[in-house]
Amino acid sequence: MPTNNTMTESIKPLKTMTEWKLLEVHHEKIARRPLRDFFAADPERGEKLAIEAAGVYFDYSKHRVSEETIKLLADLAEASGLREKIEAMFTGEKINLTEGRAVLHTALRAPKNAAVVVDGENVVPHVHAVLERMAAFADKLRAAQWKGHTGKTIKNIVNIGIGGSDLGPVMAYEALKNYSPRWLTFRFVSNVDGTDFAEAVQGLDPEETLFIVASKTFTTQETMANAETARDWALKALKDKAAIARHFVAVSTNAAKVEDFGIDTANMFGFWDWVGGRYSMCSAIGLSTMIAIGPDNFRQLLAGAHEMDEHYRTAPFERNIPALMGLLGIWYNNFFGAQSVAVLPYEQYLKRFPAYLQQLAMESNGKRVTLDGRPVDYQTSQIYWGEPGTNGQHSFYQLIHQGTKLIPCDFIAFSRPAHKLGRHHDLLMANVFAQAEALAFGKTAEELKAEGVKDWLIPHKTFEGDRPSTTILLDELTPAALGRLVALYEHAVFTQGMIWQIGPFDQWGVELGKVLAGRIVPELEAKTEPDLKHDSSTNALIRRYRERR
Ligand code: G6Q
Repeated sequence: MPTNNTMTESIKPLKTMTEWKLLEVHHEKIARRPLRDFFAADPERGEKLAIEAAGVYFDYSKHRVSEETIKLLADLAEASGLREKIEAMFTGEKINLTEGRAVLHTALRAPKNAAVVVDGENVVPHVHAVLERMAAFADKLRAAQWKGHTGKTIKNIVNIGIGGSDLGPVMAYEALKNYSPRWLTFRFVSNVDGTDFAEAVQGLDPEETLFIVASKTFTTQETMANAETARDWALKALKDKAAIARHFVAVSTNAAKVEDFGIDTANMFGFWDWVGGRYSMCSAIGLSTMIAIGPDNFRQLLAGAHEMDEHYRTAPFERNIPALMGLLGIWYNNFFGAQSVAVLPYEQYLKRFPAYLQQLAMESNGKRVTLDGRPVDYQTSQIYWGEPGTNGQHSFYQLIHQGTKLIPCDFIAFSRPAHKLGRHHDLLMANVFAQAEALAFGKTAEELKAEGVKDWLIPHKTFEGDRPSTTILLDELTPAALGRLVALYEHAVFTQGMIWQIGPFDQWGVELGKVLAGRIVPELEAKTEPDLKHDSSTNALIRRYRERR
C-alpha cells in the first residue's frame, strides 16, 4: 500500500473514535424527539438551519438534528481529516490509492489562471486547450458548418458511451435541453442490447449523422460493440471508408485505440487518467453537452461547479453545504439505520438526475473494506433512488409517508420555471413544500379526531411525521445551476467516503462480471456443443439459450 499519503495517515478505526462515540450517545438522547418539538422550541429554526452559498439555498431544518448534532458531525469530519483530504484532492495528491491516480475533476472547472500540478506539470493549461478545441468543433456544428461526407449538414449527434461516459452526458442533455437548438437531434446509446442502437438511429439519415464515441479506455465491450455497429451502419449508406472522418469523433484518453478504430486523432478530444468516469461530465466527455448548449453555456456550467468547489474547499463544515449533506447522510445511515435516500427533483428536466446520482454515489461508496484493507464494521453507501415530482407522489410516496422504512429525502426545486405556463409552477412548488411539511410534521390522531374522522379509520389516516428531508432550492435550472448541483453531490459523496475511510474512486466491483461474461461469449458463439464448466445453474441456462435462440 502507498505510504506518506494523506489518505492513509494514522486514523483510528471509525467506531473507536471519540467523536463517533459522542454521536452514538447523542443519538440515544435525541433520536425520539419529534420534529414538532424542535420547531416549537425555536421559532427561528427554519431560517437558522438553512445555508445559502454558491447559488444554492439548503434548508436542513426538517432533519432530526439539533445544533449540537451538527457540531458533533462537524467534529467527526475534522477528526477524520476531511479538511486535509479535501486539500489533498484539490492539489492533485494521488488519493485514488488502488489505481495510483490523482482525482482532479475540480481541475476541469478551474479558471485559466489557476495552477494544479500533477507529476510536476500544471494541468490547467491542458484542460483549457481541450476546452478550446471542443468549443471550435461545437461552434462549427451549431453554425451548420460541419458537413457530412456527401456535403449534407450534420443534424444528428449520437453519443456512444456507457457508465460514466453516458450517464452524466445524458443527464446534462436532458437537464439543459431547453438551451439546445431544436434543429439538432441528440441521441444516446449505451446498452450492448441491440435495441438501444436500433432505436437510437431510428429515422436518422446517415448522411446527416455524427457519432461521438465516448470512452476513456476505448476498450469497453459495450461501447466498442456499439461503435462498430455504428461504423457498419454509416458505411452501408455512405459506401466509402473516408466518410469516417466526417461522421465519427472520439473522446478518450487512448489515442492508439482511437486510431486503430479508424478515427482520425485530429477528431479526438482527450482527457486524463485523473478524471474518473463518473466524475467526467465536465471533461471532453461533456462534448455532446457542449454541442447542445453551446460553449458559453458549457463554461457557465463549469463556473457553477467551480463556485461549489470553492465553497466546499473553504467553508467551515458547519456551514458547508456538501459537507453537511454528506454528514446528514451518515447521521441517518449509521445512527438511524436508514438504508436509502430518495432524490426527488421537482423539475421534469432533471428526470435523469437520480440515475446519474446512483452511479456517482453507489459506485463510489459501495465498498466494504477500508483503504488499508480492513472490513468495515459499519454501513457504507446508501441506496439512491428517485423520480421527479409530482409523479412520484402518485406512486411510491405512500411508503415514505406511512411505510415502515425511514427514507430521508432530497427535494430539489427552482424558484423560476423553465416554462411559464399559467399556474403550473405555483402548483408544482406548492406540492414540493407540502410534501416536506407533511413528511416532517405528519398528522396526529387528535387532529383527525377533531376533524370528525371515525375512530376505526384514525390509525389508517394518521401520519407519524418525523420523516426527514432537505429542501434544495435554486433560482432557475441554468447551466450554472446544474454545475452547482453536480459539484454539490460529488463533494457530499466524497465527504462520506472520507468518513467511512473507504476509497471512493475505484470500482473493482464491476470487474468480476466483465471477466465472466468474456468467458461465456465464446461458449454462446461456439459452433459445436461447448464443454461447460460452470455451476449447474449457469450450465443449464447456457444450454437452454443455445437450444432456443
Ligand atoms: C465510472 C466507471 C465506469 C466507466 C464505464 C465506461 O466511474 O469507471 O462507469 O465510466 O465503464 O468506461 P470507458 O469510458 O472507459 O468506456
